[in-house]
Amino acid sequence: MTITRRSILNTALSLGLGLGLGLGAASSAFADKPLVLGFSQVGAESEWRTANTASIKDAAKQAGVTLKFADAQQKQENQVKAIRSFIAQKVDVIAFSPVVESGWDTVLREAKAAKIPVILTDRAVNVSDKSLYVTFIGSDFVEEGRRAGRWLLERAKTMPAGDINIVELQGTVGSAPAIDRKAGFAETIAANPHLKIIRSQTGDFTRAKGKEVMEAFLKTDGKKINVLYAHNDDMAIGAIQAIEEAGLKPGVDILVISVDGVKGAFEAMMAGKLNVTVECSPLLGPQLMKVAKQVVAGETVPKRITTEEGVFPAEVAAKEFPNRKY
Ligand code: GYE
Repeated sequence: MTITRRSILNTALSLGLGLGLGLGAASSAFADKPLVLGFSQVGAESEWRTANTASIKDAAKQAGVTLKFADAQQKQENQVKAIRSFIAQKVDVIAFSPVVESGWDTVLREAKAAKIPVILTDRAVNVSDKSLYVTFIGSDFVEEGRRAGRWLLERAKTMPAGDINIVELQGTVGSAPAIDRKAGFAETIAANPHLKIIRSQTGDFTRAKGKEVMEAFLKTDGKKINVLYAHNDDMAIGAIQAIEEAGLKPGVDILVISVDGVKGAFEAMMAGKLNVTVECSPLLGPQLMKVAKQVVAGETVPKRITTEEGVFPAEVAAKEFPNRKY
C-alpha cells in the first residue's frame, strides 16, 4: 500500500484520539507532509499541451507538491483508469483535463464517495451534479471563438463584395474547446450573411490531422476557399503546409485564423502565413497548485476560475514574440 498524506493523517487521527490527544495536536504534527496530487493529462497532441504539462510539473516542484502524472494519449478510457488508480492510491486531491465533456458521472461519483476532491483544469465536463467537482480552472472557449469571429467580421469589411467561404478545422470531437470555439465563432459571424462555413471537420488538434483534412478540403473546394478557421495553432500550422503544397499562399490567398498563441503561431505570423491567433494560456500550473492546497485545507474556492487572455494579429507578432512564454 502506498502511504499518503491522507492515510498518515487518518492513522494519526485514530491514534491521537485513542491516546486522548486533541485533533489539533494530531494534525499539526503532520501538517508539513507534502500534498499528493493525481493529475490525468489529455495527452501530448499539441504545442499547447506540451506547455501545459511543463507548467504543471514545474509548479508542483515549486510548490512542494508530490505529483502523480498520467498521460491519457487522448483516450477517455485511460483517464477513467488513471482516476480510479488515484482513488485506490488515496491521493489527497485529483485534477484532470477531461478529453471530452460527457461520460464522467460514474468515476467522479467514485471519487466523491472516497472523499477525494476533484479539480478540473483546462477543459470542462458535462455533469448534472455540479458537486462532483470543486472548481474548474481554465479559459472561456466560447469567448475565444467569438474573438476569432470578431477579427473576421472586421477583416471582411475590407474584402471584395460577395460571399466569403470559410473552412473550419475542429478540435477533438466532443471536447469542450471544440464545441465552444465552434459555437462562439458561428454566433459572431452570423452578423454578416456573406460569411459562410462551407466545410467543417475535425483535425483532432494535431498538425498531422490538420494537414490531412485541409488537403481534402483543398481537393474538393480549392480556389473557393477564402478563410480557414482552425480551433488550434497546431492544426493551422499543418493546414498551412497543405495550402502551400497546393500552390496557394496561406495568409494571402486563404486567410488563416487560429487559437492558442503558441510560439509556432507567432513564427507563422512573422512569416506572413497566419493572420491572427486568439490567445489561450496553457500556464495553469501555479494556479492549480494554489487551489489544490486551498481545497485540501478545507477553504472555499470559486466554482469557476477563468484565465485572462488577448488576441494577437500578425501586425504585432514580431513585437510580441520575445514576450511569449510558451
Ligand atoms: O487549444 C489545443 C489542445 O484544451 C485548450 O487542447 C486546450 C486545447 C488547445 O490540444 O491546442
